[in-house]
Amino acid sequence: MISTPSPCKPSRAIDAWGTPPHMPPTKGGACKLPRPMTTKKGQGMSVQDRIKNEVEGTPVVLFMKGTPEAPRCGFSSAVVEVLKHFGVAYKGIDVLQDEEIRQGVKDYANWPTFPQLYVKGEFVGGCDIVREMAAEGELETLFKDKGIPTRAA
Ligand SMILES: N[C@@H](CCC(=O)N[C@@H](CS)C(=O)NCC(=O)O)C(=O)O
Repeated sequence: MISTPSPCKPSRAIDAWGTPPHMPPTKGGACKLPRPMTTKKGQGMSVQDRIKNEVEGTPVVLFMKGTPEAPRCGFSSAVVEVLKHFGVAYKGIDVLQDEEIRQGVKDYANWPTFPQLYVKGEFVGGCDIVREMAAEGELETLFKDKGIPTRAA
């Protein structure tokens, strides 16, 4: 089951900028190649446009601390576990790698903390909301309504 998150603390250091899309395990063990955040600094886009592109360009996006493979915060880790539980494919974006994105995402949803989950461009919530929605069956309904494939959980 989904366990209670531990306090926010680093697990281990990572050095990649941005994080690859996280795919649930496939039968053949195949996994898509890592790709960074699709819109990088210095391309003339505002940070708000970069964020908008991300959340509208990928069905499920998790702004988090650390990566899906190595979360650096208990709250982020808890949402990773929820998404894993549902077998949903998503892109994790490590806000610790980019201060501009870290602040910009807070402004984008007017939400002050991480993690932040987006489904089909819409902000769903942080750790507490996602866990509660998962427990109430609302998250599964949301995924279904939005056409996000899930593994029977
Ligand atoms: N109640 C929040 C807990 C998350 C939280 O408190 N996150 C903090 C510590 S990891 C945070 O993101 N602070 C802002 C920051 O570090 O920029 C939730 O449900 O997501």
